[in-house]
Amino acid sequence: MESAKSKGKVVIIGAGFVGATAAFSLTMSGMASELVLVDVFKEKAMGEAMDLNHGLCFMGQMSISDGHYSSVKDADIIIITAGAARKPGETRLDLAKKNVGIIKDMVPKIMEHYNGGVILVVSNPVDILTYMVQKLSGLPVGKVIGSGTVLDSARFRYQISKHAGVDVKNVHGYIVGEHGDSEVPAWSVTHIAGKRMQDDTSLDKELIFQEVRDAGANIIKYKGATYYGIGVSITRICEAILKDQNSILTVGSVIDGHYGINDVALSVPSIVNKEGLVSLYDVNFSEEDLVALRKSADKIKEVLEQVK
Ligand code: 6V0
Repeated sequence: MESAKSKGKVVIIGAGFVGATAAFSLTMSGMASELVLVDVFKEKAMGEAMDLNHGLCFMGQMSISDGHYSSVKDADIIIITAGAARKPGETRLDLAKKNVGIIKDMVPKIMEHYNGGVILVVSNPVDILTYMVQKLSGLPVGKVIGSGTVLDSARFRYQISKHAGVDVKNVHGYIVGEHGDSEVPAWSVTHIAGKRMQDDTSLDKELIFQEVRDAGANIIKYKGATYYGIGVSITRICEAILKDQNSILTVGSVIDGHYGINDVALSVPSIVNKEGLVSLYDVNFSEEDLVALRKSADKIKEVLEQVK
């Protein structure tokens, strides 16, 4: 397998709300030199590429085009944002089965042209699909990451900043585990200027977590889909990779033997650079957080067993 030749090539598979918004955010960031959009609905990818190209004179020169799976060759990052969204009356399990089907069809097509780069899974249920892509691709664990709880952690930091009345950049907090109902606010490793939030009795922790956990469902209720928050979260993950930053992010990956968790994909603080996820960053979770994290792993496994 030869290594990727060009720097800053990003391929987005799935040019819907999330894919197109990530493409816009990435274009604005100026980080990538080449962006390719792929979609089964080819005209959607074509239209998004055209629209983005028309703003280039105000954003900076780069190549933006629509493409095919063959575009995966030489990509530094391949982002999967393809898939169905949940329909009224459809269960999470139904959606999981549908999107696992899409992934099973897609991974061989990606691997036919893959010659390096990091695969970033965003489609839901993201933990299940991250696991499936890693297993089906046969790639090393660190080359297949999920957006996991990067967005949830961003929402967590925002809510804490609002309640505490401080700049969100001074809030360091992590949502870990599933990107979904069993996610865990890791209060034991959340702090503002070194002050542990676990010991802070002035914050309504239950309310803050409720606002975070229900955010996605509420946005979907109000406007039909969520895409700005995840769009910039994707860009942030790409930045850590393209700029080789060794950033600590709660991306998802297959965990086997860490924190007492085995053979499941979920999110914990992890170091991300141009190689992808290079290692988990061991943190001192409280016993309470660890128990909740392991429960979350069990929840994901229950679904995984039914769909894989
Ligand atoms: P959307 O707007 O329906 O876009 C999905 C796109 O995928 C469409 O353009 C489809 O044509 C395309 N598509 C479907 N099947 C294939 C295929 N086999 N190959 C290529 N393209 C295909 O959905 P939206 O963009 O809103 O959401 C995409 C996915 O992201 C969904 O699974 C969401 O649940 C998920 N999200 C994940 C988030 C996260 O934090 N991980 C956040 C928001 C949404």
